[in-house]
Amino acid sequence: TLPMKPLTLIVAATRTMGIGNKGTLPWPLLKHEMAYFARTTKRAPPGADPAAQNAVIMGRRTWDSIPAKFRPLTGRLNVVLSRAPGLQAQVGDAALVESSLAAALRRLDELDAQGRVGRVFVIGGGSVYAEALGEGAARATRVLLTRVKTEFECDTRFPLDVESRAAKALGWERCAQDELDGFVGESVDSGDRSEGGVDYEFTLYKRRG
Ligand code: FOL
Repeated sequence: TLPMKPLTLIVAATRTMGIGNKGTLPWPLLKHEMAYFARTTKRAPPGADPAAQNAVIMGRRTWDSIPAKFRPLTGRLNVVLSRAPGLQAQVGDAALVESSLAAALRRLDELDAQGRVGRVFVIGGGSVYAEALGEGAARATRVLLTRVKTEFECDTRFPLDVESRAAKALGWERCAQDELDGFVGESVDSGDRSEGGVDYEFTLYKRRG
């Protein structure tokens, strides 16, 4: 029987869980925040096989939203979800293309059995987060949330308000700073920070049970 790796959803979202607008991020580039995303998704978990890379699973629209010069995201196994028959030819060997989240997880479990996969991150967008949090999604155990405290126009939202009663009833709770630091593998800046007039905070949520 194949190992079942837990999934971490990584996201930056406003207080109303806005994550995207018109095919891109709602806010002007937050350099330090983006660097945190890159470091955190690259960093191998403690005790990882030296041959292992973390995986980043994303929808096709998120793939399209990443500037071509940063694609594939380096140092990570990129997995793009699409049912379009031509997509694998288009992305070439830069990324694995799978037709569903379930298929992607089966593929990663096979690679993991060969010691080639570290952590598995879901990096969006809205519909992929929804699938990861949805029915039979016992594997989504963490949300690494950067809480953006300024409101921006958004047409895409993260499907779970982690501070809602509904989320708490499902077992989601905010972790203390030491648990955030331990998971990320560095001393994460605590409290509100600001870049270009945009305030945000690095947080971690975990699902009990
Ligand atoms: N999570 C967090 N915390 N912040 C985000 O901006 C974010 N963005 C996505 C998913 N989760 C996130 C999806 N969108 C790049 C661009 C857009 C994107 C994800 C990644 C990107 O270009 N990443 C490069 C960074 C290059 C740089 O240093 O500017 C990478 O190597 O990761």
